Amino acid sequence: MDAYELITRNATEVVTEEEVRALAEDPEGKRVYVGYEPSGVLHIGHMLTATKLIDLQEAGFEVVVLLADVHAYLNDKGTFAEIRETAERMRDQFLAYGLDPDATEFVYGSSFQLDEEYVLDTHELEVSTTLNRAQRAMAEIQGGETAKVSHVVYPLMQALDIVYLDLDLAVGGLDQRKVHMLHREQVPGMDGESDHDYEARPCLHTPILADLDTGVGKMSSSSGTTISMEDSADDIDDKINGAFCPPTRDPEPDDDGNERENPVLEMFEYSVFPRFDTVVVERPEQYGGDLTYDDYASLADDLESGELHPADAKGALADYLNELIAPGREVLAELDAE
Ligand code: IYR
Repeated sequence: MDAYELITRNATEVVTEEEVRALAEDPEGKRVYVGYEPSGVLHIGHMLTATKLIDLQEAGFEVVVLLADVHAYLNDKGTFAEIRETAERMRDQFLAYGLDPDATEFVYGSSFQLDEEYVLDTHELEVSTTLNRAQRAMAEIQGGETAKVSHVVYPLMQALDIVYLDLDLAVGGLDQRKVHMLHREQVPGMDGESDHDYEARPCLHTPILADLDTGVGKMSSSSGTTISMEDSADDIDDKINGAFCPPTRDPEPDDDGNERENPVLEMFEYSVFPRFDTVVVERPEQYGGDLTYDDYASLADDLESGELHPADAKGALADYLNELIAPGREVLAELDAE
């Protein structure tokens, strides 16, 4: 696979292809980041972007993981002390998931976002951005009577982080695209007096998994079923067993006309195949014996043709997810024992 393919595989959106192609010509030492509001426990959504970071490390990139403590605070996720404590735990789980410790820098937002220069630049963006635009940039848009001032400052700061961390590329789930567009449109031309050049950076967006139980809408850590580093092997088995998995890549809409996806196939594609060269689906001899796949497309084809039964696909998915999660689960158990 060439560098551009590796960098962009499974990406839903690349902004712009031309800029990312230029990075792919010499990725060695280039800097990419993802920011996360610390939440204590990694869930499958964090792992999906981390898988992309692992691809980028393989291509030669240096990874910056922003532990966005100030952003979590702005988003009302707890006291600052509580947020800092959960951020520590996130770091260890990311490393356990497979990020290369020699090519990963963990940065707390508060280590630069409270500096005078950053604060002044934030104010400059507040002056140049309309309230409406900032509101629309949030992943979960808050409006009306209950919207807080912090919710409009949040995306402005995120747009600024990309220049302050001296990055060549910003990565995020597709839900971050509006903030990234705000970065690309509002940040260039700012007359900040720092050493950084205020140039727009390219962005790469990863898919958002569909709801595990229904395939309708997005999987969320706050509602519905999600997979996390806290899950035991049995929890993972149970959750995947209960997942929506018709024998097709393109499920029919539900009775209310809502679009549906196949979350089991999505997890094979975005979480499992990028990390394993071959995937073996174990089956008793009487049902045809083991099936071995070198790529996602052949597994999905077999599910569609009926060669691979959804129950067998689910069993294999649970095993591979468990393998990816086990090291982080151990880290959490050690932290809890301290
Ligand atoms: N908005 C992200 C958290 C976040 C991401 C980046 I990239 C930042 O520079 C700051 C915050 C979330 O929804 O988790």
